[in-house]
Amino acid sequence: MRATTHPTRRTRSGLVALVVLALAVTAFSAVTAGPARADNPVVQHVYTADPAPLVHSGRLYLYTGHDEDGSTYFTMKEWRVWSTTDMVNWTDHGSPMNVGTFAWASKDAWAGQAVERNGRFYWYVPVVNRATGRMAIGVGVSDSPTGPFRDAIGRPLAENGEIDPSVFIDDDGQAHLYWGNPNLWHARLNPDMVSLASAPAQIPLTTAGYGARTGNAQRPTLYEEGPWVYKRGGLYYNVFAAQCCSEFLAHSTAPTPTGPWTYRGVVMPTQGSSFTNHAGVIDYKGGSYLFYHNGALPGGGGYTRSVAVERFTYNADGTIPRTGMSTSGPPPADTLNPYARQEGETIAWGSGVETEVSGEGGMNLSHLENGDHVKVRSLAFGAGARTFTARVASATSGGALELRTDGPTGPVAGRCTAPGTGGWQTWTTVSCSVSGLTGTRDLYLRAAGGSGYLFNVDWWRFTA
Ligand code: FUB
Repeated sequence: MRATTHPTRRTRSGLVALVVLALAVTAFSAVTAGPARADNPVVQHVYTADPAPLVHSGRLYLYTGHDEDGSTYFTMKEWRVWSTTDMVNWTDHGSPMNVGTFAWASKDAWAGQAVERNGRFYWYVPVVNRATGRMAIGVGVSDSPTGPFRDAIGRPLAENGEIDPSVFIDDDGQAHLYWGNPNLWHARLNPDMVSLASAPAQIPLTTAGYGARTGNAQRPTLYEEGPWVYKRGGLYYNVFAAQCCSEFLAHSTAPTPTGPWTYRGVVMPTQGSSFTNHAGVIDYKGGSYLFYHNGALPGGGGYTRSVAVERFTYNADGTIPRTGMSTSGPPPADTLNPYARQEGETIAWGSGVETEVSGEGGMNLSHLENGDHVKVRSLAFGAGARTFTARVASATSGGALELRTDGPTGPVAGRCTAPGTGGWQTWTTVSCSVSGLTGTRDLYLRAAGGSGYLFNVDWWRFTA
């Protein structure tokens, strides 16, 4: 249940309004036809950082950190999970793991990665060990990619004061753990994924392997932090944050998981008003994607970052091309089925909205005021939708849930009354007829009504 006022609401409303304006000016003035299109950063209602994608059962899950509003350091208390089936609409799964998950940890929910093995999901993260004051690697485990996660072993998996674990499982079944800043460490994991099969060893940081940095005798190579190690086409890749500060993204490749590494160049140049960057690279539905973070949202910067994504194509020799940050993001990799239940918190772009834990499971769209809306992209209506149904709740007198095309103030395709239900988690199902929704198109779900919060949305679907 939420309080009658929300601590971040004013900030966030202003933030989203500002980002829409800023992006409209900077990015869309060149667009001559069609609706404004901004899908980067991928999340607009909270700051996110340190992306780690994972594909499981046809869905792409994105594990991130969460920069607190107004943060002036890497003040990070929890991690968040998001997912998509099309690379443009992202479902908010909330926060299934936080510093408190690890009873021995005191702070700093920094950059991690989740992997799946035998139906279990292992999330490797750096946190401060309260007893030693040093950064250590913890591992959370869950039977679901969206958690909740619990501490797998009740103590650090490894501890040497260094950060940013990355894990991959090789074709022979051997799992490898990499981490480090200022060094680059490697250890093999046992099949249980929660114990080390080899003592941590440093991967030699040579200029041939990791490029040359100038002006820092302590750190002669470009390697800074944030390794993202994976195998593709028989080649091992390490995409990492290079040089400091500001960082850029670079990559090295090797014929084995431990080297010898060869520096292969810049993946993403320094850009985007965050002095850190962090890579997550993955293939999904025929495309290759580079996740990263920047300070693109209003109020954004080095400690208030946002995860974004670009599509790229590997060079013929297997190296990764240089890719710049964009506000448009990748094109849809698939359509969304409007005739299946879709979550209110599945969002391509949100303006003024927030999310919260739903009493009916998962999350719900919340704090909707007059004019607040979400864009949902590439809905495959086919021959046409006839009715719209939504699960709504309101502790006030409610409002109208409008369905608009072409833009948030575009033509109205339908309008459902969302009545007062006596509570923000007291849910009812409403339906209304719709018209003109054929083919594949974007849709805007917009709240309309008086002042104050109007209603929440848990899920919606159309009937043909
Ligand atoms: O998010 C906190 C730290 O900033 C991460 O661990 C680093 O990779 C950098 O992104």
